[in-house]
Amino acid sequence: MKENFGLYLIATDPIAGYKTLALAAVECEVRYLQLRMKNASRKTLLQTANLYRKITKGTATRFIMNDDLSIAIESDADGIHLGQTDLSISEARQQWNTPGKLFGLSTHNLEQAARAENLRPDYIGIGPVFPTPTKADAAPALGPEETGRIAQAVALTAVAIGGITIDNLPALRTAGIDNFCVVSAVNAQADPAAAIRRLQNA
Ligand code: TZP
Ligand code: MG
Repeated sequence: MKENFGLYLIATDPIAGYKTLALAAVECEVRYLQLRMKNASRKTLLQTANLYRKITKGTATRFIMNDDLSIAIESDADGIHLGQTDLSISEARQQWNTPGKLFGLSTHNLEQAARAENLRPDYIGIGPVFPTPTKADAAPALGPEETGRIAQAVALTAVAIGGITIDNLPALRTAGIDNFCVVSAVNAQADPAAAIRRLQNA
C-alpha cells in the first residue's frame, strides 16, 4: 500500500538548532523526520540521534537516521535512509533484524526506482526534482513530470526530493506527487514550525 503523508522533513544544519527543529516537526505532526548531519563526529551524531529518539518517542513523527546504521541501531531510531552507494537494503535488514524498523532508499531515475521494487524498501526518495545546492553530489534534476512518472510507475511509497519550495509545490501536485521532502525550505528558516505549516497547508 502506498502511503500518503505529504511532508517529509530532513534535519541538516537547522538555523533554529536541531532540538527546536525536532520539536517543531512533532508539534506539526510531520510523519517523517530524518536526521542527516554531514561531517559531525560520531559522538555528536549519537547525542543528536538520542535526542531525536527522545523527542519523537510516542508521537506521530517517525525518526529516521540517514546513512549510519550503527547510530540508527544504538539510538533505536524508527528506521534508516540509505543512498544508492551506501550499505544495501538487504545488508541493513540483516544487521538490524528488529521487527517494524523502516528502510528508505534514494533513487535518481526510473531504472533505480524499478530495481528498488525487488529490494522492498518501505519508501523510496526520487530526485532531485529541481536543481539544489543542498546536496553537492546530486544527480541531474528530473523535473516534476518525470518525477511524477517514476512515482506512479512503481508500487512503492515515493517521496520527491530536491529544490522543493513553497513556490514549486503546485507543480509537484500537478504532476501527481503527494509526498515531498525538504531540507532548506525549513532548515533555513528561523521559525521552523511556521515554515512547516506553510508547506503543509500549501
Ligand atoms: N537528496 C537529493 S536532493 C537532496 C538530498 C538529500 C537535498 C534536498 O535539499 P533541498 O534543500 O530541499 O533542496
Ligand atoms: Mg546516504
